[in-house]
Amino acid sequence: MNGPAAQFRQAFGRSPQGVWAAPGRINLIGEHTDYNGGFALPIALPHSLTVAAARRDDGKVRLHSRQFPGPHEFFLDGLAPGSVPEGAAYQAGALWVLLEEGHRVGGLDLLVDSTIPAGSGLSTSAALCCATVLAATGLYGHEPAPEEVARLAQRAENDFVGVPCGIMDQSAVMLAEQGRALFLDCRSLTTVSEPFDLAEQGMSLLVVDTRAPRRLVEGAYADRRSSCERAARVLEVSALREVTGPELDRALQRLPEGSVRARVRHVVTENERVLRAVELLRAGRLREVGPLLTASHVSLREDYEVSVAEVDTAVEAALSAGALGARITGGGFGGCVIALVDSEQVQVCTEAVRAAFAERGFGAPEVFTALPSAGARRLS
Ligand code: GAF
Repeated sequence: MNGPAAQFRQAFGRSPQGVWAAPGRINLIGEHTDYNGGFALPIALPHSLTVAAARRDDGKVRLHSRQFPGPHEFFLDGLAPGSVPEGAAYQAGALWVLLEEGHRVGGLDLLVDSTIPAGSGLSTSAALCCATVLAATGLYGHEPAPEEVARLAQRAENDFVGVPCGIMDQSAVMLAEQGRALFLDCRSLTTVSEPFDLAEQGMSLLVVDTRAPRRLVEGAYADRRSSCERAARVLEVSALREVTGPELDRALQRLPEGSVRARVRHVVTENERVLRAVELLRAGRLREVGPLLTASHVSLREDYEVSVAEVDTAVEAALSAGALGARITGGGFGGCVIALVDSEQVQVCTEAVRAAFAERGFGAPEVFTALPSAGARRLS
């Protein structure tokens, strides 16, 4: 199979001036906490997306990809939200935000190739925005810090594409390190690279891509986010992060009965679980993270209501086959499940998940193990 440079030559008839890679991510724990100013603990996947690029001097952008619809062409001049077809929105958004914030970037030919399973909630969109920012700034001679690239990429999604996501995915894409998990404080935006050496402890991280059609994703995500923001206003805090575990019961009593209480309970308890998971990683007690993953899943299923039947089936099957813990990962409404397993249980858990899907009449899931991998970087 041709690499990104060869594909670029095929598409554009000349060589690229640089190639950048940005990984997908999975989140170990800390779900729907980022836009509440809370904590998350993602890792980068070995699967990544590459952008091969070269400058153009006519202000035009041309996009080619084997995986994404296109090709597309647009001019930077007059670029505005809604001005490009959906298939070009993430890259156009990344360039738009750079121009908006006064970065001098010009025309580009861009070729995208990806091994990140698309539509599975593994942050292809964050990887695409980050890699496009890196390519454009790299070729036009000013390279922002990784944290700044993450912020620009998030703004591209928020303000150009119209997805109200938090900063977790872009931070993982830019800042994750090989063999480590990224402890992210989404209020201060400080990060700590935490030990996550699965092999040393004889464990593996199983990823089950349920391939469940992701239903209602955007509206339901925005709905969860605005419930949290409303609750924060009632509780007179700037973000739910400020409500801690010991204050939870009193806080819940101040909220109307029903789903808002449940959403708040999830966010507050999930932040506590992240902090506990980080303590355990630091103490080399990885096995004990398992029950926290399962507790996170129960909270996301019952209180945050972002799970679906395929996801619950994968979690239950993995646990019944001996996984130390399992949960939905990412925004939800489909997507992937992770399970922490003793390495000798990988096969048994994989087979159990496949059998449970077959029994329920679901399409076959994709199951693989993931090692924590490096964040985005220039390849050539
Ligand atoms: C999606 C969003 F893009 C993230 O910002 C985060 O909120 C996540 O869902 C849930 O934790 O991936």
